[in-house]
Formats: sequence, structure tokens, C-alpha cells
Amino acid sequence: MTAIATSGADGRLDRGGRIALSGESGFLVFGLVAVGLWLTPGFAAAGDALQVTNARVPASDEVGIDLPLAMTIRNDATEADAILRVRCPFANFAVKHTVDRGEGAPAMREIKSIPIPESKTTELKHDGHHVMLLQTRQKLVDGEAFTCAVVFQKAGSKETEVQVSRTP
Ligand SMILES: [Cu+2]
Repeated sequence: MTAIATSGADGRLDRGGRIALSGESGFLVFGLVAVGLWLTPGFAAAGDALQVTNARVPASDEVGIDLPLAMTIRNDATEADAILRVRCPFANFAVKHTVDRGEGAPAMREIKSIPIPESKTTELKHDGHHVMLLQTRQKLVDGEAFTCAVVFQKAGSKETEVQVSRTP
């Protein structure tokens, strides 16, 4: 009796295993096709014509604070681009900021996107256009590096290495 019951249980597991496996392969094929479709327009439109370098945030012992993310963007494409979104694993949110200078002290203001003109190098810095990372989730130690995604309107999502440095 025990042997029959065990065999029955094994059989059910086997069937379950095969179903799960074929389901996973289906997802894998679908995933590869989706990645292919997603990458192609990026390469066709801009590809490596747009490069992000020298991305950096200041080191901090505090958690839950807001920090500017600076970077250099070289856009050799024939059309202007724009930064739409940024996602970093060590911050809850990211916004795009510009700095207004009038009477009184300069003030940061949120903007919908950061313009990236064509055939130019754009520096994102705390005293001009920059990305502001909000609510940091951990301490940031000098010398550490993280991978953030910078999403451009035309060039698509760029995986970007962000260095933590004492002097940004
Ligand atoms: Cu800011």
C-alpha cells in the first residue's frame, strides 16, 4: 500500500515538473524575442552615438537623504535627446532638476526631462541640470560603485556605472 501511494505521488510530481519546465522554456523564448525587439530600435536610432561617462554621487554616512547624481553625456547623434528617468538601486526615487538663478539664492526646480543636445557634450552637475536621487537606502562609501539605469527618450535605457566619491 505504501509503495503504491509513493509511486502515485512521484508520478504527479513528474507530470508537474514537465509542465513547469515547458512553461519556463516558453517564457525564455518569449523573453529573448522581447529583448531583441527592445534593443533593435535603440541601436537603429542612436546606439553608441550617446555615451554616459563619469557618473558619480558624493559619499555619505547618512541614510534617507537626497543626493545629486552628476555625469557627462556625449551625444554624437544627429538629433537631440532627453533624459526621462533614472533608477539607482541605492535610492527610492529620482527626479530631474534644473537650477533657477534670479534675485536671491539659486533654487532647484523639478523638470520633466533633461535636454541633451545633439553633437555636444553635456555635463550634469549640481549647479545646473542634474538628477536628484531621493531617499537613499544605504550609506555610500568612497570607492563603491553601483549600476544605475539612465533612460533616454531616443537612445533608450543605458546601464551606467556610478562611482561614489568623496569629492563629486
Ligand atoms: Cu537637485
